Amino acid sequence: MAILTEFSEMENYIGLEYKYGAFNYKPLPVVLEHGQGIYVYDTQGKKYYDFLSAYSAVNQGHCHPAITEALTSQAQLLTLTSRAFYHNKLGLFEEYVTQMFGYDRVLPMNTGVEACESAVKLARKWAYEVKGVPDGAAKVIFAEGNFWGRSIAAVSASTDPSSFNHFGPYVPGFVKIPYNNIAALEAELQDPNVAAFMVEPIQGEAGVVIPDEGYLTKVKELCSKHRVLFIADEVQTGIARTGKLLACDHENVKPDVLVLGKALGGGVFPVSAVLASDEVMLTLKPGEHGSTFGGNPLACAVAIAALQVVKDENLAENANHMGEVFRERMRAIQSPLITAVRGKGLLNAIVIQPFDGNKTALDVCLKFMENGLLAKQTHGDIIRFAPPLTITEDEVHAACDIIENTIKALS
Ligand code: IF1
Repeated sequence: MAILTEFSEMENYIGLEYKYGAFNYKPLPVVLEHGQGIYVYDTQGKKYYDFLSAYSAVNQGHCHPAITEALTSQAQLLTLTSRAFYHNKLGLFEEYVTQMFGYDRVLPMNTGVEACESAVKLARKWAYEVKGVPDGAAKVIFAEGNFWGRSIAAVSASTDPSSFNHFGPYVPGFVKIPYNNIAALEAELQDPNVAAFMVEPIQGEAGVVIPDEGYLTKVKELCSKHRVLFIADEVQTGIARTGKLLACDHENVKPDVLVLGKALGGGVFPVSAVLASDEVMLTLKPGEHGSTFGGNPLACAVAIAALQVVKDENLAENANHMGEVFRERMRAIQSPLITAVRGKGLLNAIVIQPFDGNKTALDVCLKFMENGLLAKQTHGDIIRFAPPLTITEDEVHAACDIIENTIKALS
């Protein structure tokens, strides 16, 4: 009876969502209750390696003590004032994050899509007021396969029908070019009305698509040559995920505008930010942009702690080394199911070809789940692996044993 009760308890949670929730996701059939470090536990106490990290928002590990301490102590003091008044945490956060990433100024927001959209707004304003583009004529270029959120503007930039279908009409002035294609970018940059090129240094949702070495360098050169802002969407690739503090750091390229999110909030609070120069950021005047929660005391306290953990625990270096160990293990798996292994740092993916008739990456993820590891497929045949960056080498090998044994059992 105990098993039945526990099972029905899990079903009850899922049943409530079935009865009262929007079906905008199709989660794996697991109900989580507790997380610590790289592990999460379901309502029956079963332990899993978390190899998604909430899509790279939990880089510091679940419920990191320094981050939960910052959250809980600030929560007893002051949580939200709006920006109608000053508070004693925003200036400290602004100083900390601008100095850590090397920019003049920061615009604090909450979610990744808000920060990306704010970056597009800033680029347009800069184009009109600094570059001299005629009002209303500014163009922003995006790469095919991009993903920067679910707002009308974000889906207007998308080339994925499951993101934009039936959400039109779309925002004008958005141009799409092939990713990792310098010639296509150069062609578009002949248009003097281009304000910016916003691009992910590695495309996450597209399936961990890594551009050619030197792509980002050429993007920066071309954008500088044509006085166009190079906006790097590092919402998913930033905060040490790819083995450097920023994915752009692999080429020592400094974007004109940097967008951060996800792990900036340490896995406990939505925090995002846009970093830029005085020339760009000071085009915003009081009352021209804002957010009820942007830059709130709780977000500032959490974000400082979240970034401090990245430094104190050398998460970028750890991600770099553990990523090499992980990819070596993946490449050593002898299985016809795996057709590709790719990644940088601890943002990795394998491509699974259909097997057993019509079984796909989802079926592999369901088996991973049974065997104690959580990962999620994207675009049908790609499984993304993104554990917290605090993972140790022994834990990488233990997780790889699960992945290898599961894949071999299905092969
Ligand atoms: C979903 C994807 C990942 C992002 C980049 C901005 C945002 C995201 C590079 C917006 C958000 C999330 C959104 C979430 C699932 C997840 C995702 F599969 F959808 F695309 F990570 F790959 N820039 N990505 O990856 O940030 O507003 O969500 O805070 O919408 O299903 P957000």
